Amino acid sequence: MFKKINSVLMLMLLLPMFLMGCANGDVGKAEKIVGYNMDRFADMDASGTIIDGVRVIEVKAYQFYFENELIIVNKGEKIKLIITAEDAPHGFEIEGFNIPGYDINTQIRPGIPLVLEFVANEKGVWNFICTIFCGFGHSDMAGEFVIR
Ligand SMILES: [Cu+2]
Repeated sequence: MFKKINSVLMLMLLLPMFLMGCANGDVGKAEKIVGYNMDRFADMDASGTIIDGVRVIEVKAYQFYFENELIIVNKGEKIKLIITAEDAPHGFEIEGFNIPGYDINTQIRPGIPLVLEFVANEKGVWNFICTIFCGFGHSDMAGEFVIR
């Protein structure tokens, strides 16, 4: 529900810009979208806990959802995601956000956490998804990863 409304809002925001053409340039458009998203998350608490200067966040994958579905971090922070599969094997990808050295097709098996460490170096909002087919609700597994 939340995501559907979000998509509609995004479309309403993008369509007039698209129809007006590229007079303002793509850079201006991108900045407006980032600004819109940052406003949504400005007052929320960041996710996880800072341990030795690293923001440590636990993400649990279930059939067929993630807990947490919303991860918020601050630009420039060192991030450590600890992802566990709680029932069946799952996968993890932050779409469009490159984590050096990480293969998005890695299978996360129950009992063997996947640890991803990287720097939150680019402001934005990305979707994260499950990359390993885990059953009929697999495609419902999604969340938002926010760097503000
Ligand atoms: Cu899955």
